Amino acid sequence: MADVYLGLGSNVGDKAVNLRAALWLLTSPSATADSESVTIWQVSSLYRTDPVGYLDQDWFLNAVVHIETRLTPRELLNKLIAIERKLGRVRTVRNGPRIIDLDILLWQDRIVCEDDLVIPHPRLHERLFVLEPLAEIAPEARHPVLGLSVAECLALLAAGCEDAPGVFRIDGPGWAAAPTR
Ligand code: PH2
Ligand code: MG
Ligand code: MG
Repeated sequence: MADVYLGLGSNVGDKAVNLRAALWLLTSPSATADSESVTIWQVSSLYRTDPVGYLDQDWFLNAVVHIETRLTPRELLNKLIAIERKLGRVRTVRNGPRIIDLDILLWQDRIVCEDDLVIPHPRLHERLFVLEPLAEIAPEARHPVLGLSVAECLALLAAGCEDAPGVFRIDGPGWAAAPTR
């Protein structure tokens, strides 16, 4: 079983509801994988973050989860894409608004480099909205390409940018269990 970290983001509709629905679907049976294929071990706090990349869009809610899975990277990617579709995501502008975005950030010390699947996530070390929640639950996890821990990646990024886009912790890890309205 592999230790895997996923990034979650939403900036359309009821963002918190979208993130909770994605978490629920992660451990639900699907056409491509059975219900025991993913175990959620830890969920980060919930962060309100300024948009990065494409600026003319609403703020995001972001979080990171630590899962364990028997799936292969390709099988997990297919499961994440199926969940994004189920929640109504349609792909429009690159880096633009999205109901839900589920990204594979780290897969233990594994490196994958295929056209549509790159692990570690190629922009992981450039994004505070990923590194802050990831450092909260996995400061010692290592980036196998850079040879740095997540805490070191965060310190380097934070030192390098004065006008960093805002990343605000707005709720503890309990957000994931809160009932949907
Ligand atoms: N995702 C993007 C582009 N920009 N900005 C924030 N704050 N949070 C995101 O999850 C995000 C983004 C593309 O995946
Ligand atoms: Mg993304
Ligand atoms: Mg994505």
